[in-house]
Amino acid sequence: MSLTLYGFDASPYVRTVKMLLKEKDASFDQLHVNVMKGEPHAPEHLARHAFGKIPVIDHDGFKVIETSAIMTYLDDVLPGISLTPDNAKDRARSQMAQGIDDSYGYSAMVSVFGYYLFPDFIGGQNNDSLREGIDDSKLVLGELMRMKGNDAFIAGKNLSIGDLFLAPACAYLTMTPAADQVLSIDGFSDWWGRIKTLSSFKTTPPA
Ligand SMILES: N[C@@H](CCC(=O)N[C@@H](CS)C(=O)NCC(=O)O)C(=O)O
Repeated sequence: MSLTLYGFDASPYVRTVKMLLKEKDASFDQLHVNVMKGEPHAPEHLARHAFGKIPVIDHDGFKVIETSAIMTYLDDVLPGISLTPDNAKDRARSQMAQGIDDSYGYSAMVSVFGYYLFPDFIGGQNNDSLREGIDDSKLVLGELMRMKGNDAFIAGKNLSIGDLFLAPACAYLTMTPAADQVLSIDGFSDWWGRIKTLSSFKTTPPA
């Protein structure tokens, strides 16, 4: 079996995939494609992903793009613990978390952590988009923590793909002066306390 991950470690999406690979204890190679250097738009990467994004995986010659598809595929084909809940309601919770994070969460959170950590990447420090990003991030996190309720993880008692989508962007938020403001959401510190002790989290720091 050969498995190659294309992407660099500063990407939250790449970290999501790497956390799954660590949870599965899978062996893989990583080919670094650096967003800061524009490498996703080089012809050799556009041949892998026509829209110029990372991550991409190649599993025995089969390429998968888009993090949602990559996560579902790898969870299906790799041995080890399942990151897909075994009942319909919890599967829906995991998929809702994934969809909310992908559609609304990432863009909101990148406006906040990008402002402090990668201002050039987001086109400079714009205070209006920072304020909007803080409000939108709180809305997203509030909804996800409401969905988690009293469970240990977003989709129930076990870690799922939904948690792995959310964790990397939250890790960046914790490194910013806005952390207290954005992350003081009911349930967040309980969830975060579990995520940050996972070996899959500790062994995939953004480089
Ligand atoms: N829809 C894509 C989004 C991935 C994405 O936005 N990746 C960013 C890095 S975190 C990227 O490749 N950006 C390169 C660019 O836009 O130039 C997915 O789900 O995989």
